[in-house]
Amino acid sequence: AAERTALKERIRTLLRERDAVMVSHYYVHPDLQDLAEETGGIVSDSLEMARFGRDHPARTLIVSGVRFMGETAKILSPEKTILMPDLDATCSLDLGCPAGDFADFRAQHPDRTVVVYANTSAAVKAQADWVVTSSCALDIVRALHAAGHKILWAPDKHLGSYIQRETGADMVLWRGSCVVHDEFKAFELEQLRRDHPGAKVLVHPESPAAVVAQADVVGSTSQILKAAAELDAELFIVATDNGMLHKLRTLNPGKRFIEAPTAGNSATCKSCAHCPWMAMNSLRGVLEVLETGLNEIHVDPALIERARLPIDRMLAFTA
Ligand code: CIZ
Ligand code: SF4
Repeated sequence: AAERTALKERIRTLLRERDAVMVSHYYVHPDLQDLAEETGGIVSDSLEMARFGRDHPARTLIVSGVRFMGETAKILSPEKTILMPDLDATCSLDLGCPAGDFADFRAQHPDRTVVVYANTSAAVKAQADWVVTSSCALDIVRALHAAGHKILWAPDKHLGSYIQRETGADMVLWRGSCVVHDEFKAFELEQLRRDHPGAKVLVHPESPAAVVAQADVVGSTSQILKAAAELDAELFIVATDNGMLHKLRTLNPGKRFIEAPTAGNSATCKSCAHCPWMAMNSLRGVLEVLETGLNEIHVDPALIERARLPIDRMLAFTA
């Protein structure tokens, strides 16, 4: 604990000296979430991380999250230095959607409006008409559908099929998935709900359809936070990365939050619902990049120019 306090103190000083601000995702370690907030940065979802980074005057952004979040920060603020605690922190959705294969997929459906999830590389975003996050995907696809567009969706198949069911839009889906949310188990969730009849179930739509079907509220991280504050219940079962429990518990001290089950008998599993790449972010990593300036995110300027358009559309839509 003393070491953690010393690390945090050193980071605070360097943030000031380097004109840097921390932007952390809800899924990273609580220390990194708290420190970001205590030092004038934010903890949020990828949409608000992007917007905050773009609008903040600091010359350097420390992005605690996964690679695509650092790339998005660079695309929106090419003049800033973007540093990440660990450059190997990626995402199964990004990994599962290589830019070349995605170009082939697009070529097979030239008549479709291309909507890609934020969890993709800059090279995939550069091929999109729209970038969306889970907090705005439903509204954006609904608007496109109403305007007569047919959609090509990538990469998360569960989120894509959820949006398809909700909006009735004509969508072809890339078949990617998130290693965390794909693991939530419907049968075990039914049992857990029987054990806790008063509990409300909060589900992120990257989860399988049979899990989504049991939700009281389906939504992005920010929508889950809102629902937990508003719903009148003492106990909540949460199907999303367990990094979220920190914020849920801090903001709702009178309520209890338990993880949705991820496998056979693991209703009490404490680590299987946590993203291995988000877990690579650490206080030590933050300190190292502040000291050395290593782990800078670079994006090809031609890609920046092209990828910026669909991201700006999303930011304007959600402004
Ligand atoms: O699952 C993720 O990585 C999420 C929720 C990203 C985001 O949009 O904040
Ligand atoms: Fe990607 Fe899933 Fe990790 Fe989010 S939780 S970064 S979607 S692998």
